[in-house]
Amino acid sequence: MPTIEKINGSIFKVVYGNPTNPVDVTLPYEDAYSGLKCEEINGKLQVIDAGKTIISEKDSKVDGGIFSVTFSYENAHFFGFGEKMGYLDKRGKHFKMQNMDNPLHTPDLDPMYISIPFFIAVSPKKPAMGIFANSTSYTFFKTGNDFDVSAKDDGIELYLIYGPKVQDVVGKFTQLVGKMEMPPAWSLGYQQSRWSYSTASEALDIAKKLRSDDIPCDVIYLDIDYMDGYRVFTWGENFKAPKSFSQEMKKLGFKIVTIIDPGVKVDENYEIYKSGKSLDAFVKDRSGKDFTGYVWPGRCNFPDFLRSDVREWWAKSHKSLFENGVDGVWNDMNEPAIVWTDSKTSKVFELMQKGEIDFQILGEAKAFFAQEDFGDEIVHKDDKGKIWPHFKVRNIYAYLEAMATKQAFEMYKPNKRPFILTRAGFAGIQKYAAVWTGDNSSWWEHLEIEMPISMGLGMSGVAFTGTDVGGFGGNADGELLARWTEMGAFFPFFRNHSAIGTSRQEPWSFGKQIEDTIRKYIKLRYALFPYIYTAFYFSHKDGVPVMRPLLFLDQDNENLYSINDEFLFGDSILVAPITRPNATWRTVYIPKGKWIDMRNGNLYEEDHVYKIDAPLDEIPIFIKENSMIFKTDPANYILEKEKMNLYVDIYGQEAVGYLYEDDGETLDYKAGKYNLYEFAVGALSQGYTIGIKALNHGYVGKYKKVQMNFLNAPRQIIEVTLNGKKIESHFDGKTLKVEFEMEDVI
Ligand code: MIG
Repeated sequence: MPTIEKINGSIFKVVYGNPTNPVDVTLPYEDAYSGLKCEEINGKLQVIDAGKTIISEKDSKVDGGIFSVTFSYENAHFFGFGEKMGYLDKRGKHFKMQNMDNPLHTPDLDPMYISIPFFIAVSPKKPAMGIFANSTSYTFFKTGNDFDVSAKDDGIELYLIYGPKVQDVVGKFTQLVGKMEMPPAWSLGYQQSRWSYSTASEALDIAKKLRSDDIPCDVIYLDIDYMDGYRVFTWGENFKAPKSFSQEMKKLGFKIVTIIDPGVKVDENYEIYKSGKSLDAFVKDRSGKDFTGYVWPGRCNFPDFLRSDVREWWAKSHKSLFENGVDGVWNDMNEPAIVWTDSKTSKVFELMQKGEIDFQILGEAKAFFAQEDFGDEIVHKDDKGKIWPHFKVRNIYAYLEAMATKQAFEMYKPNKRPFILTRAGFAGIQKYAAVWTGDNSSWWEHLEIEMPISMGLGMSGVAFTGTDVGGFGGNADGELLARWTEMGAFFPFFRNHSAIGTSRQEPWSFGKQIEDTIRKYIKLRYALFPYIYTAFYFSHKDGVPVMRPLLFLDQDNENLYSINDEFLFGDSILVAPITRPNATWRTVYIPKGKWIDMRNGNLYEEDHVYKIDAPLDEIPIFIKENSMIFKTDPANYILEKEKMNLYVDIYGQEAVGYLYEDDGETLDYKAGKYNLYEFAVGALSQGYTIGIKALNHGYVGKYKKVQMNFLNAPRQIIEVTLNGKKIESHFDGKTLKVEFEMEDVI
């Protein structure tokens, strides 16, 4: 029988048995809703809203160390579960949460890198309910008419989160486990990566080529080959003068993000190993010895991030990166991925000699040993000295590493926003890091499936997500890269990355036509910066993802639950990527409202399917009628210029829009140093009225000249007023333009 605790009006905590976690990821919470009840009736849990039962418990049991509870929610569809293969609606699935590096993303691959034991049950005309299994252990889910929630533990702690809307559930869940902070503005730009740009001159050449080809870009990534023999926090022979390298990059307007893996090479002559060893910082095997596993550097030990002194040591170890001008940190292999252990070494060498595995390509070794998790073999220690088996820590290992990495930013870059990119994580990872979806392949099928994967992450609280544009494994061709870039420009995180040994995938790799298309979409991303940054602000504030499924528009419309190949980007943009080779058109379902093709102004009606053209250099993008899109001038990189111009495109005759801005790099926004403007336009018989007001004005502001474009102005407009005063306008027969200085308005 569970204990029931009311956390607030819409969240109940229900505890079965005696679960234990080494770390609690939840935060204090306040909420005013009062309709929800959670009661025990005849020994079974019932969740009741306004007198109606929405969830009822059917059974709970313990079997083989696994504690399970079965519930029912009539006609439920299931969304969330963090990072999972497959389509948005996860009804009829079995999932396991156990952070795992498996580089071959087949349709049924499970588990993946990230564990977020959270989902939302949705059904038309019913309140959506979120269920968070607050267990850092391995958890298991089965979804169908009934659903099972299980944990490898002596009990299970559940948070039941009332909507009623899907976006309310996401908002409340992020209030419970934490929201994304404002990322540095540059991290919204296009980013270029490759495994690896392995010399300083190669990385610089890539940066220069991006500039000379007029492709905006903010970041160059350094993958594992920048290090000395894969020793983390070192610079190798090919990056002998990292400081002057980073200074040159800075002059070109680039940021540098370096990869860091958790495995520390066992090497008595290596500073990080020595300092770790003297702190006794590494996880142990059952016999109490440092656990050793093979990763890139060979034999490695693994920091026990469960301990705060170890996190502090790890944070301090970033000195060699930050003092040499590194801007962001990329946490890879943090499931942790361990390819094999000492005990397997002889077997590995035997197989290698027979030529059965090529360990040049670590992926083959990984695939061979996949599903090894060392859950019982490794032990961790918490700050109180309590010992925890790895299976209770594994799913938060990367989360704790990200905490330590954030601490490194606080140490070395005080008052600067951290940028951390992580592969693995747990519920709440968005407090510390952005997430990319790991080792996809250059397949059309993967281009397509990245949409529901990223939307699923968004519905699980992780707003800042993206994919390796062009695909990581396998060989992209020009068409795939062009189509993927067109789509990727509308993912929150936008980075092109590819694996060693695959064909090159930089924008110019497939000739002029492809490069022109890629440039066009990257430039569109930069033009949309004011709009995108504002969407990030609202996500930071309310937890609503930047990239959203169409069902957010109307959860009573069950048809929307299965739309996996269209998505919303912020409040007003609908993106319909091309997901097949040789396709120059596609069908698009138009949801609630009227939507306008951004390319040509064509208007489309709700609840219809249209055949929409999409030649290779275009994808269909629609703007919601009666909305505003904020844009700015072209730039080589985000916030390149001290002062910027703002362009406000108005689709329809009246609209309200919001614009957020701050300095883009410090934490000052937390103290109110930001601007949030509300723009409202309305049509009168004689003309338009524009009202602009500051909901918050705490920052000098970068926007100088404002140009408002009334697209499709219906007639010669006689008069336009701005905050009650008449201003001049110019009508070209279709678009009406007005211009003014921001400082004259605010
Ligand atoms: O075993 O650092 O997902 O992005 O390029 C592969 C090399 C290790 C996996 C990451 C990928 C990265 C690669 N890493």
